[in-house]
Amino acid sequence: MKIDIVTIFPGYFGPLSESLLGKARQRGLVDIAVHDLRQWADGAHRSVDAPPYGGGPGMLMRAEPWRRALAEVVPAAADPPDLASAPASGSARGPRGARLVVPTPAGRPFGQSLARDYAEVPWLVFACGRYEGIDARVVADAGERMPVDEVSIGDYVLAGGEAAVLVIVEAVTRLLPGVVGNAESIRDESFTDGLLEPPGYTRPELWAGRRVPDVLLSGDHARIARWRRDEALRRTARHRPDLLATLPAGAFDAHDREVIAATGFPLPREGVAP
Ligand code: 6GU
Repeated sequence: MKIDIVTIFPGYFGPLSESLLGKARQRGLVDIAVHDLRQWADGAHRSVDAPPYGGGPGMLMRAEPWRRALAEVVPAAADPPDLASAPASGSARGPRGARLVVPTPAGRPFGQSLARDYAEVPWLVFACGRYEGIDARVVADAGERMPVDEVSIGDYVLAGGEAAVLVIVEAVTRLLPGVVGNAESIRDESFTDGLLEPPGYTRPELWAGRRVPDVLLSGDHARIARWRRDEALRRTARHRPDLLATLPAGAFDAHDREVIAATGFPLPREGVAP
């Protein structure tokens, strides 16, 4: 996968050289380039912002530096399309499968399912807005050449898109084949089956007066799986009842329903409540 990031703070992306992702880059599994937007700005000060038409607080990012940046980072019909890495769906594709992602609190929610979609895209380009955002014509203009997504990573406001891009790139690249050593750790994790993960324990068996739950030492794999599911159900009911509500009624067996009812949270949909 190829990733380009355009920002006025290239230094923000140092963490992309650390840990799992740093190793994946060294191994050539992902190719990341960070570009300074100011190289496409004019004037001695290379200013990229201006006040909003119609008034209001703060500044917006001007369109022209962004147009130049995106034209250079994603040249029109750069090379013949790389059909081998094209997404299965026949949706409108940019040059060589490029897709532009614009992080903004006004975007659609980024979650694990969008992370899985992005992991299939051969080329992701991120445009980091600062100030009050980017002139809206940039997204409209870029949308004529490639798919564009405005995405939000949660219901809070960041000072700019950079931290959001770090989050999205980490969530996406760890799903690429070979980036995470143990493929099972991805298959079983939170959100994959709609439930949060159960708690985990490691050595020693007794620590600070606290024991590891007996069932985990039993060697009885069926009991362990049942216990883990119970814990996952309890956690999800307590922390994220909204997630339980999105699961189809058929996702819960009679035992599941008892476990959820015991947490005091009403079972979503059919409701176990009187
Ligand atoms: Cl993607 N960008 C900014 N600036 N703020 C956010 C966000 C993104 N997601 C939540 N808050």
